[in-house]
Amino acid sequence: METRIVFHIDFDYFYAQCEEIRDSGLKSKPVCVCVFSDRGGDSGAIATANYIAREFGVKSGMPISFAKNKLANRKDAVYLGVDFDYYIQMSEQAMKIIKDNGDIFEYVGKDEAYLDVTDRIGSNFKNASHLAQQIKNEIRDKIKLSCSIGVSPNKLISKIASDYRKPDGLTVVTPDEVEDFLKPMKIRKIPGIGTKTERKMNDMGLEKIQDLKKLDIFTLNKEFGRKNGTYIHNAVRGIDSTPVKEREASVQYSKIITLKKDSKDYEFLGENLKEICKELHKIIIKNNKMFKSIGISFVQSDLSNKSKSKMLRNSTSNIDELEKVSDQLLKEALITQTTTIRRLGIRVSDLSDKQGQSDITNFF
Ligand code: DGT
Ligand code: CA
Ligand code: CA
Repeated sequence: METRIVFHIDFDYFYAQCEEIRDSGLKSKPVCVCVFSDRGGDSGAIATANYIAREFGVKSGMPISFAKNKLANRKDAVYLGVDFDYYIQMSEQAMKIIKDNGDIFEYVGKDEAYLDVTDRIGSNFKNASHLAQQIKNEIRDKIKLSCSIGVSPNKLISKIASDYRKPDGLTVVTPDEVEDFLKPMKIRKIPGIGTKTERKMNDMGLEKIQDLKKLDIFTLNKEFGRKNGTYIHNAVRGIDSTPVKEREASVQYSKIITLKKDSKDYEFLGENLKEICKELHKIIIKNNKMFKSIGISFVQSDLSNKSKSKMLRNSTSNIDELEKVSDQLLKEALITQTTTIRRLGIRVSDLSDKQGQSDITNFF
């Protein structure tokens, strides 16, 4: 089989960088993009932060109050609420450039994609490296966004490589270099290995990828299950034959209804919400999809809109999860609700194909 050349492209500190692009005055300051919760004040979590803020220890997922503590000495620190519509617009423009430069384009999420360029480049890594640089330049020239690209013979190595020198990185790993590239890395660099698996491996005295190579396939299968064992056995050797599959930015499914009466009563709204879940779930199942993000929306009696969403840990197509999370979002939204609600809706997004469950990042 011909050696493939696969790119993994990941936008740097994405939400925060989008904010810097909109307001260049932010570039010299620590910038935290926050998902404020309705409880007001500083309650909520950090979605992402620019590299200045990261130097102070700010991380994605951290409570906003922690981040404020870490940045206590930086009076110039900026805390902005998320603006998804704007990030999606930026993402669409950058993704278009990427897609036009490759043969097979696979959208993974708002800030990352795979690109198979084998047809147009052949197996020449030097040319591939030029093409990757060209893509970086074009994205920067046209929309001012910086990204990091990993170039290698497969998706697994490219995913690791794009993360290797961030931000604004370009890391090329030729087939000859794959094993040396992986050897010294921490086990958690393998996509799909979570903290739990890593801890178990550490307990077994395994720290680096090269340590994992000492375990034979039988031991791996016994300790981690057959599917995972085989995946790990191949991954530590840099083997991954998963094809880059054509996939566009995920559409979203939504369903909105006009309520029989305007209300802000939890019982009444909850019942309606359950019905909407059922309807929406039918559409999801019919299209054989899983979702990773759930949002509810209100059109209030004064016709203004309000929405609230949550990103799940893993993609799912489970109706119980859909009901549970939308109910939770409803409860949270109602805490501060003063106006009555006229229309009620749910949407699911960050969709993936159901058989796509075998994707490397969804293994563990
Ligand atoms: P990097 O490391 O330069 O690629 O930084 P990011 O911020 O691009 O990190 P990445 O690729 O893990 O995530 C892409 C976007 O997804 C990020 O800009 C914000 C969002 N995100 C990541 N982690 C979280 C999280 O824990 N909570 C929320 N709400 N959003 C997150
Ligand atoms: Ca990123
Ligand atoms: Ca990413």
